[in-house]
Amino acid sequence: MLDYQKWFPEARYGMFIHWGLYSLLGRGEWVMHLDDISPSEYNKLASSFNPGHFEAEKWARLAREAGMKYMVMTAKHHDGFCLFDSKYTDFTSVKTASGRDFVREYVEACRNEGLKVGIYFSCKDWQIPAYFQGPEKAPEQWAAFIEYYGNQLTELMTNYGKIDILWFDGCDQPDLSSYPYKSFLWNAAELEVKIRRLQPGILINNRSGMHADFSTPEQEIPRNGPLSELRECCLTISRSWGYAHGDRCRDFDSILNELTACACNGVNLLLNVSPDPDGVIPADQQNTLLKAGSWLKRNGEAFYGTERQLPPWWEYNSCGPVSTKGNLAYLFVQRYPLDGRIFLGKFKNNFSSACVLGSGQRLSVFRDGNRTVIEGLPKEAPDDICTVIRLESEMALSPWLLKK
Ligand code: JFZ
Repeated sequence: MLDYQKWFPEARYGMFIHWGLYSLLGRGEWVMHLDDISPSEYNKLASSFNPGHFEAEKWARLAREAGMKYMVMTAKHHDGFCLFDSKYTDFTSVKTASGRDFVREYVEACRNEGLKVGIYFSCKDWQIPAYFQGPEKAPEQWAAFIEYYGNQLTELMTNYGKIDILWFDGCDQPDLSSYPYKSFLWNAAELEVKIRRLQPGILINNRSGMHADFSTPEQEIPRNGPLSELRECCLTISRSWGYAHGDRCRDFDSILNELTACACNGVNLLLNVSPDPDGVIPADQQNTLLKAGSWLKRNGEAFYGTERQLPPWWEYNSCGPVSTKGNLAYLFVQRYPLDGRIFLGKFKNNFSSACVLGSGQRLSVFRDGNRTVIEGLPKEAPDDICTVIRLESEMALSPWLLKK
């Protein structure tokens, strides 16, 4: 891992924000395409996109209180509407009803809350006919399209201060999905040099054909992949990336299980919220994030900066999964032992001490034949969400945890 990448696994947890013109229609961020709305019809929405309650500070404060360490916001999604100031198009929030540079307000709010700043940028742009025609049918128009989006990327990398993450998306074209030199067609190599010169230390994801600093499995938590690879899974907290009427936040326990699985696999979690047209994150999404954040305040040590494990995470103990950091292991007690005792028989290491995270309550630890026994857990689980026990071993644990 390179120095400029070191903060990423330690940060572990970010807020993804899908918000834009599509939020007005309340049917997700693909509505323009899926409902076959023409650009002339769709673009009328810009005259009524004037969110009265947009406060980036509230988003950033929620992210911090949720235990998140970075944010990624859609500066431009596939619909082509820019939430930032651009001299290359009038289809921006600055030049339409709101007259606001939402990306500027967002990056400032992130920094005020001590969060790293991520920008989502879609290369795919449904406003541009050349995108649909492709480089073979419309080479000159395609070249102009590539120059357009390259110019916008330069604006984002130049005019908004230090950007920590560039989250590319949509670098695909209907006729080119199997094309072997996709990155060439998106001018990825030249753009990457410019981006990394403008923003030294920026992390770029794996969706552009550029050199990827991290991979982005979507709606799944990866277990395999090269040990050296940085991975960030992106999940929706509800059932839609962009705001959808009637959408509901997924149940808290599934979000908690995903946080735990990411800790135990050494994977970052980018958890998406979908602000309504007025810029307000739905209350059920806020409540779920804050509840998980209260648990992370007590148990974050078991979550931030944890390592990869081999074999890929599954449960190494009857009580629940385990994350590791150096010579420390963290047991997520999802099945609480009625007799207050836990048996660790599969680990290659012995453990010399144990305590309950959060409360610090020390537990007794001793060897019993070929396994370690932990005793002293109270009858009631110390943590009403999920108790985590910190175990100290005599040597580093990762990546192999289990006895051969
Ligand atoms: C893309 C976008 O189309 C979507 O709107 C959202 O922004 C999401 C985070 O990213 O969705 C994808 C991208 C890639 C795949 C599937 C959905 N994929 O590679 O299977």
